[in-house]
Amino acid sequence: MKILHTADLHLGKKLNKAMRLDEQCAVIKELGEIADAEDIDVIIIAGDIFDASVPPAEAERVFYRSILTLAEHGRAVVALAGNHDDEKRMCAAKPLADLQGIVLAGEMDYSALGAETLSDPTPPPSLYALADAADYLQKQRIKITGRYGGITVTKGEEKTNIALVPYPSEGRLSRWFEQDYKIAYDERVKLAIDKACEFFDDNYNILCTHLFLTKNENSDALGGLVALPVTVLPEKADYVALGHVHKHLRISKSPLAEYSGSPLQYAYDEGRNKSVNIIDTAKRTVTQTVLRSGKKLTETEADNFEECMARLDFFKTDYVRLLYSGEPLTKTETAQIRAHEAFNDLAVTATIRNDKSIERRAHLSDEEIFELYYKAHNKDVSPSAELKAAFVELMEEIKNETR
Ligand SMILES: [Mn+2]
Repeated sequence: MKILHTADLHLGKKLNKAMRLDEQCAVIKELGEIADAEDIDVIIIAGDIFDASVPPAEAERVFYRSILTLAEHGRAVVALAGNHDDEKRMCAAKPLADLQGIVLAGEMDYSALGAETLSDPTPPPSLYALADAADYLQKQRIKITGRYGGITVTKGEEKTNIALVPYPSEGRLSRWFEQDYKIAYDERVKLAIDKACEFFDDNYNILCTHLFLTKNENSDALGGLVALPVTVLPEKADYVALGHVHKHLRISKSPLAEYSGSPLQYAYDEGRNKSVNIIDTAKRTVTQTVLRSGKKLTETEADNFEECMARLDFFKTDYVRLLYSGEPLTKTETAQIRAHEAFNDLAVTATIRNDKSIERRAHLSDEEIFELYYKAHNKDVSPSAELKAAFVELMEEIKNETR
């Protein structure tokens, strides 16, 4: 069986003011083409489907169209909730999705971990209960059966088990563990993972989850997620399909655990080369296929207006972030830069000031400088005495702190 692993679509994500749904549609189309060319049976999206818990309607529409496209030719699609997704909203269309062989994994049924300690009187029904998927699936080349913690995909004689652990936030886990379980977060994550993987057998076993794993003990959080050790991973997994880190990364060799990375470049400081992972369960291989869709994000330096425009022209098919150090740009120049099709962001790193504004302000008090600033931005209206007092108080606080 062949499985395509991707993650972190972040549908609806903006780059400054630029909405990127067109690029997102293009890269999902490319995923479908790769799936056709490689004869893929299952597509796994390991979390952060959307960029926001309440995504714009357009992003939701792209998601529904996309998963239908990806599920063409009888492929199964598994979409897991990441830390950016609202696990309930993402699965609202689950009754329809199930009919198409699309598995929306938003909530884990933690009740099996300690049902008696539940604080929520109405635990969600198991969202993986696909036991009798509709006739539709029977006609397909694969069959999906569900149980607590995951699914089994069957194709002829071949079976692949996929355990599904949507992003296990501290909040989501603590709801189920309550006081009886005063154990560390990483221990609880491990328990939840082990429970989900209980059905692993002699067939090919995959764990799909959304976590920040690191080999570095002193690692900080990333994107709001605390770093977890790779020891939370189950030994019995043949492959762990991870989401959260946006670059392709092998985090563990045994079990083999990889981040596929995001299909588009979403930040100036993340890798420009994007790929998906393809798992061949019979050959037991994991390989990368390069993605070509989407624009590149380019940071470039300039120190005068002409150079800014030249840089924008040179990188005209990219998103460009100008790192500017030079004499202050005029309003007209700034407007011209901003109007360029490649322009995305302007960061003034250092400005050579040829005016005397700093010198002219040197003898003024903080209160006077604030008043000048306020009037300049509020049609020459003076700030109230209260506001001025609050500003002065705040400035004193800052000065005391930095002392
Ligand atoms: Mn994430």
